[in-house]
Amino acid sequence: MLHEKLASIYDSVLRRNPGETEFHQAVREVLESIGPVLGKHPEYAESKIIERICEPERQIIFRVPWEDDQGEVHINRGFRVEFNSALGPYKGGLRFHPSVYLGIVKFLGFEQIFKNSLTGLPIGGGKGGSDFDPKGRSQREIMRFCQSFMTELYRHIGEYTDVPAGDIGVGGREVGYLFGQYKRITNRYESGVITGKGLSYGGAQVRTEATGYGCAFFVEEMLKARGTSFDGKRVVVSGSGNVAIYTTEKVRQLGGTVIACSDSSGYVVDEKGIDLDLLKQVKEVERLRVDVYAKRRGGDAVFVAGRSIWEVPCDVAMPSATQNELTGRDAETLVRGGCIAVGEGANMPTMPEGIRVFREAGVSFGPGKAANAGGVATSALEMQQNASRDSWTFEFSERRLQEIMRDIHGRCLQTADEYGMPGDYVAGANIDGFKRVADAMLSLGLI
Ligand code: NDP
Ligand code: 2IT
Repeated sequence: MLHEKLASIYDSVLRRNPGETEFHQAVREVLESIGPVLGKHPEYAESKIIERICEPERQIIFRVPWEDDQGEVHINRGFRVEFNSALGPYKGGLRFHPSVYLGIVKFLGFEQIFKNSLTGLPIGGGKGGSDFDPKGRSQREIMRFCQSFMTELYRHIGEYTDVPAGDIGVGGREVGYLFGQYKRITNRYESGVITGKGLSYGGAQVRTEATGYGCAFFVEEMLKARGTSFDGKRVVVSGSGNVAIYTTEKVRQLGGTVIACSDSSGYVVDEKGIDLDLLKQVKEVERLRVDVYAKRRGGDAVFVAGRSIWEVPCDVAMPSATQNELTGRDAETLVRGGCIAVGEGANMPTMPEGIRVFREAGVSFGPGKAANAGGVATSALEMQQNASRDSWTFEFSERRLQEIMRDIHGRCLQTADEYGMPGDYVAGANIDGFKRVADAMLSLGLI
């Protein structure tokens, strides 16, 4: 339920942003949490902090022309939404996927504001991307697309302005091409302009692993708070991209067994535990579909085409593919199957009805803006290393990541307690993330 003042702000968000359903959903979830904060802090409403937070500081939409290997010309649309810079330069990834439109970029940019705030590091919120579909494209086509994309984007970004990184469809390879083109156009070796770089040219240890590792650390803390651990737990991780792979790796190191993963073609169940070397070979190196994993693995691994991975019974679910991939009905199935904890590796993967089902069933539910914040936090550590022309060891960087995730977990719980909603990580994350941004905005005046 929305507080009266918040309901009218939400109505105006609907009116001003027609058709952007994912953005509406992300805004509504935050507004549903922050009612109690307004009671305690009338100064936020007086200076219209919430209305201002819901309006991006700047939205950039541009043409991206490129030529495929046959010489045919393609035109895609590029986006960068610079949402909020109260805490630091705009920070957030780039997504290349055919479903990308302004509403997706705005939902992701909005989430990023609160996520970045929760990390406690000096980063504002932004997001970008394109409706370009990298599937089936050759390496040279990907390079040409990235170069064309950056030929426009470069004028809007910079280490003190806006710092992109990867997201769906944008990994180390794409970041390399993007950084290369930025360097060429500007004639500046400005390492801090983008994160997720390769280790040979200014990248940071653990950035590749950070989102998945961080999410596993967050769930470990949630399990600890319930008096249990990953030991002996059956875990289902959706997706099989960057986040899913490194979630699987860390869950295994922490004693759990990941028994299923997926992509948009279907899911694989492998009761003996996903073979990570094989998964990395199939998905990261050869960029093939998950059914190839099942074929090569043989034995008990089974591929199920076109169905929801959430029908696989498990103790812990870690949705790590995309938004709205886990419905209310999926949540009911998971609860019936004995699921006690959910950690969102993806951004907004659980639909609002699903969150309600988990809350009512007493499932520990770690929302994406808290549970997957390890990726962007480690990006901020990459910026820190770039600024000081330093590079840290893997061990040190992983320790920092774990401290950050523990701190986020602790603050979510503490804030939820403070506002009378013990154990509600959604409320804790939204309120804590919101307050830091709101206080900074108050201090900065009406800008
Ligand atoms: P990748 O591109 O590496 O992997 C994405 C995975 O999700 C693939 O297995 C893909 O399957 C699947 N997927 C994507 N879109 C859909 C869809 N519409 N339907 C079904 N499956 C889909 O991306 P990441 O692992 O980096 O990102 C995964 C999620 O994590 C996203 O929500 C992203 O926003 C979030 N995230 C990422 C961070 C990062 O640092 N990379 C940080 C924080 C959050 P297929 O190949 O078949 O499309
Ligand atoms: O959703 C996210 O937090 C990311 N895709 C990572 C952003 C970043 O700047 O590292």
